[in-house]
Amino acid sequence: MHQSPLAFIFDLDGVLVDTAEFHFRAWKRLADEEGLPFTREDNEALRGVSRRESLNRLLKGRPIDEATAELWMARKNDYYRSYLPGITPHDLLPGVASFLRTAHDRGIRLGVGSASRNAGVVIESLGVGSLLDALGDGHAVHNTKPAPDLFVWVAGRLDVPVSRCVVFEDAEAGIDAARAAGMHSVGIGPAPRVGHADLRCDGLHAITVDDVLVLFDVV
Ligand code: B16
Ligand code: MG
Repeated sequence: MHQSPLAFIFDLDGVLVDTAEFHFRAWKRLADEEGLPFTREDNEALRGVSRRESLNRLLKGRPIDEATAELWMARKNDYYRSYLPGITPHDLLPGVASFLRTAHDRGIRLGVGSASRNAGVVIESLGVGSLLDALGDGHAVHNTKPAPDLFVWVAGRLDVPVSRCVVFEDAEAGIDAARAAGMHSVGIGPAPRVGHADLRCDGLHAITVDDVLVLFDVV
């Protein structure tokens, strides 16, 4: 019987590249300028969540009007984007290049599902755009992770049923989103954060494409 194709859908920040440090520096600069306390530990809570939700968490309940919120987000984004020209293919996290190449050569459809509105720029700088069949970024859908919408959107672009998709995610909200979408999930990072994924590892260097295909019982 003919089987549907398979898809791997990758989160960007924390899975393919570590842009979290740049997000941290950009938020920290804004926070320092505005006299808001903000530490590296605080930054962990921003992992994988949208720009707006990141600001809410940074504010810790401090009220600001909507116009100020927009200005602050734009300023943070300007600071963040000033770091992006420095990104090159050398910034791919360990194991990423060979994992993507192997999956691509096996005929698996590859997509990215990132909350970032800057995902396209980062992917081009990393030099992996030609391996990807679909890019879902922070512009693609309204409801952000943990809602399933972004991953479902990418699966639609890849023309693969959700039950034949595996999501690779480093954020708790991202694993929640994959599960809500009815997809398989690989959690990258510590168990308290991503232990609810079907498979957990420390990075794409630590697993093989075949390890993941076991989830589909197709090896
Ligand atoms: P931007 P991911 C996420 O990327 C980041 O992890 C998160 O820290 C950031 O706030 C979010 O993108 C939005 O990014 O401000 O560039 O639109 O992990 O979903 O690839
Ligand atoms: Mg992430």
